[in-house]
Amino acid sequence: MNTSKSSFKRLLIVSYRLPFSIQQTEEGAELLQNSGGLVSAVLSMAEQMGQNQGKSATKIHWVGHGDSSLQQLNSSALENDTFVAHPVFMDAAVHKGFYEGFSNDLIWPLFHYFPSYASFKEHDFDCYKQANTRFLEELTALIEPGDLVWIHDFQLMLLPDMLRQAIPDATIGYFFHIPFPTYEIIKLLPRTWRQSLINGILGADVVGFHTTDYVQHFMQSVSEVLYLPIINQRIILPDRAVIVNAFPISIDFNKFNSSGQEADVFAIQQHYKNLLRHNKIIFSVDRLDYTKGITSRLLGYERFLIQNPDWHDKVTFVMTVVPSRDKIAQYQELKREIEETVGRINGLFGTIGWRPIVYSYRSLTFTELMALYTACNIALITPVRDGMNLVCKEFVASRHDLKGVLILSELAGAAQELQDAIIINPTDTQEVADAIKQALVMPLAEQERRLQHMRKHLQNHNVFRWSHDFLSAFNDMITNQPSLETDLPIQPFISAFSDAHKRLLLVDFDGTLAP
Ligand code: GDG
Repeated sequence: MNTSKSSFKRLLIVSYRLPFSIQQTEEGAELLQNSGGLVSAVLSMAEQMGQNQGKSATKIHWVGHGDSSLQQLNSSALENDTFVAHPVFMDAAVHKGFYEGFSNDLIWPLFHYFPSYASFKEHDFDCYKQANTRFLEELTALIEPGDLVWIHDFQLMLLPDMLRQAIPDATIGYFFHIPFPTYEIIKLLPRTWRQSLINGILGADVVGFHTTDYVQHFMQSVSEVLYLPIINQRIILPDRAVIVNAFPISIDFNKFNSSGQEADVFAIQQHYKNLLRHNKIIFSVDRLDYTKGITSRLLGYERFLIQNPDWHDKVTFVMTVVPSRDKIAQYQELKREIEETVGRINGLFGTIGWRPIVYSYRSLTFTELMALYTACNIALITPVRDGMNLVCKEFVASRHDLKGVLILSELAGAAQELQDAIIINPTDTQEVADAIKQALVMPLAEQERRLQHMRKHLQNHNVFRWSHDFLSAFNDMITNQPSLETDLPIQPFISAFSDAHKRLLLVDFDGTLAP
């Protein structure tokens, strides 16, 4: 980490959401950290970089959307020992088209392979451009030579290139937190939109995705949309190259490992186990979202109950859904569908003494979350599409006792790393039902073996490694600015070709030469 940080004067993080809320105190107001996928990851990184906390020169600057309540605050309330928050304010109508419209009604469903949910509105794209411009204005007022700017996620795809145009020698990273889909999906976007979005991302020096699949999809779109040459992991632009690579995001392993053993977590965990009469516990927690596969998970559990009456009254599915985007019609419809399905299953199988599903629609405190991670026998994580999924990694890290089974969808980015989970296809309800049965009867020795492998992986691939690898890629880029003449393999290739005594030209059409 030191090597990464030493090259840059300051770190400027830009994301749609500011990871803070403002708490009113007797002295005034103070910055408080929020929770969430991106936030958990970047804050862990910030903690790792916090060795120089307190010196204003090394504070981390975070640019993100600010609601109007922040407008009244003076700047001291937007700063603590580690961070300076820079809220970006924008017109409410622009925000609606940018965030609810283009980001959540188009990019989110499209990039998670739900094209029928995608809404293509020119007005929303205009708002998206205006909103990205507002972020640019905030950034250009703040940025100084020597800063490293790290831009996050699908709400800000245009920003890297906007910043590049405004400040050509800026050092810019970009990380994409959701899946980058195949070109067949990208092709659904109007031509000018897809050109702007891909070109926007290429304003960065280093572009990161969670998995190599997403990297390949992005590379394919770059060559199909912008016809740019790609050599190894680099996209070659006329005046520079862009490094594109997979950086699988992760968690603070030690934090989850040790929290799982704390006394307050243990107390709640025991309380839950007593309440559930020591039944086997299946647990899931997700934001309300159609990508998380909540309904098919319920159908898999229902099938398990139909096929395994001997397990009735001996297992309880604790399913927490965290409120999210529930002003959007699709999300309201999903909530209704989930609640109907839960009601139906509980009605079909429940008895006076046994509720097959304990459902709640609220967010958990961190202690409650840890208590459920450590109380459950099975974590049932079945998204139909998920960029990474941190919940499954947190569950594994919290199981210091080496007990418990992870059932994980093959459509989560995390499945590429956590191969010792029971990997299922979430739409295959029979496979989900079988996996539940397999997990419930899995011998302890096998649970231990699988957890040990996955825990070892996460210990070595924690969030600190994620940020370190990303920043190292940056440092390599900065310290070894590629000379297209000498550094890329193209030049040795040209020389070898010129010097060759005999040359063989192979011209391939549609797989003629394979194998
Ligand atoms: C996006 C991508 C990618 C959840 N419920 C509660 C709670 N959480 C915390 C979890 C975890 C985080 O929120 C959720 O992270 P995920 O990764 O599962 O999902 P998204 O929010 O969709 O995040 C995703 C991620 O970005 C990072 O790149 O992995 O694919 O969609 O940390 O612990 N925390 C508490 N109470 C809850 O009820 N305290």
